[in-house]
Amino acid sequence: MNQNIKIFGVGMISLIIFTGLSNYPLNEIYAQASNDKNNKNGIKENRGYIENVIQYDTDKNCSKDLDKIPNATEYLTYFNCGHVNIDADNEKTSREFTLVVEENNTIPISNQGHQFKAWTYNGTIPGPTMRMTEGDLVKITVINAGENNFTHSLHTHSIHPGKSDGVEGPGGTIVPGQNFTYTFTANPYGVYPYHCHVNPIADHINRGLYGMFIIDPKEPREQMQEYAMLMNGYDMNYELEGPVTIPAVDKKDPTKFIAEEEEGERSNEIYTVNGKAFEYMDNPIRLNQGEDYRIYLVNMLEFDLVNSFHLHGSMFDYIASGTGEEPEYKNDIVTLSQGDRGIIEFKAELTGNYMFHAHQTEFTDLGWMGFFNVAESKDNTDDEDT
Ligand SMILES: [Cu+2]
Repeated sequence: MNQNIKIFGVGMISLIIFTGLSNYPLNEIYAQASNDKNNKNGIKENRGYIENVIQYDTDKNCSKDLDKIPNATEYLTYFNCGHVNIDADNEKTSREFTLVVEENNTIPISNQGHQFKAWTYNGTIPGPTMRMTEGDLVKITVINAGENNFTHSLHTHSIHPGKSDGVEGPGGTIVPGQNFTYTFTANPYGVYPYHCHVNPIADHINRGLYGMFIIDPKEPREQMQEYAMLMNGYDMNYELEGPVTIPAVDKKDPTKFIAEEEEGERSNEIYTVNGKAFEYMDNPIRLNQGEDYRIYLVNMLEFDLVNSFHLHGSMFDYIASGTGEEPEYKNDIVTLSQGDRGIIEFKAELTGNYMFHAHQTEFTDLGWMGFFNVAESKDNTDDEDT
């Protein structure tokens, strides 16, 4: 008999019901896997695989609250690993995620009072960081809320079938009031953006329909404190929205270019990491001296060609796209084009306050800047006290 284990969160996502399988609340499944060595339900003989999956999710800091709406500081460590279904006999894990698209969601984008007329996945910009392991069967159900006005979709980077590509045509676009489940096997491991891919794409992205997901390698990376950082911007000139098309053909002379009426350049007024300008200047991220840190970094900035991440006071290893184990280089700046991403790893060597920001002064001045506050580790403090 197949022993299937499901880990359920609460609220909205629990609406997904599976048939023919047993459902267990999260706490119960942890208890079953860790305590009951003679479990009648057949867990014992399959203990290794189930325990491994649960332990790995725990090590990844997977949230037990899949309905959480994290603020910009909570976003750093909020990892949504979905509802987990473990088939121990076949050593297969599947994960189910739900993203609800809302168009009427005005959200704060600075601590000074700026608000943005956002379109969101699950209520935040960026949307939740979804996390899975290489080889997992992933099902992401996107619900386009009935009160919305526009069609939306979910386009994930990485490998997936065309019917789950989230583009207009055959790829699963969703009209208001409908939903679609995008299905793929998580492969290869790495860090990836996801975003709506409905035209005009720049508008759907600018309004906030994007996020990141992490496919972890089967063999875990070295364990350390991990943060998600997604770089973005906001063009608050909503009146400039609309389709971008190639110029009309001049029938008299097709070699000519018919200029469109000048509508003004799209550009960002505010830049951030994790959605809120200067968030980590106002609330510095506390690090401990001597400890290692990993940042999953994604650039979803629209309208500007490149963005960058610069760290003061340290050098970091950089793994492009997160698709390898070994860093490509060591630097204190990484420059990323639209949609590009990677993994930063560094040790907090020295105590003090260290800026991190875009190495483009304009972006920094307009919100993309924060601080790490490296404190003496507790061990060192204890040593000095004694
Ligand atoms: Cu959209």
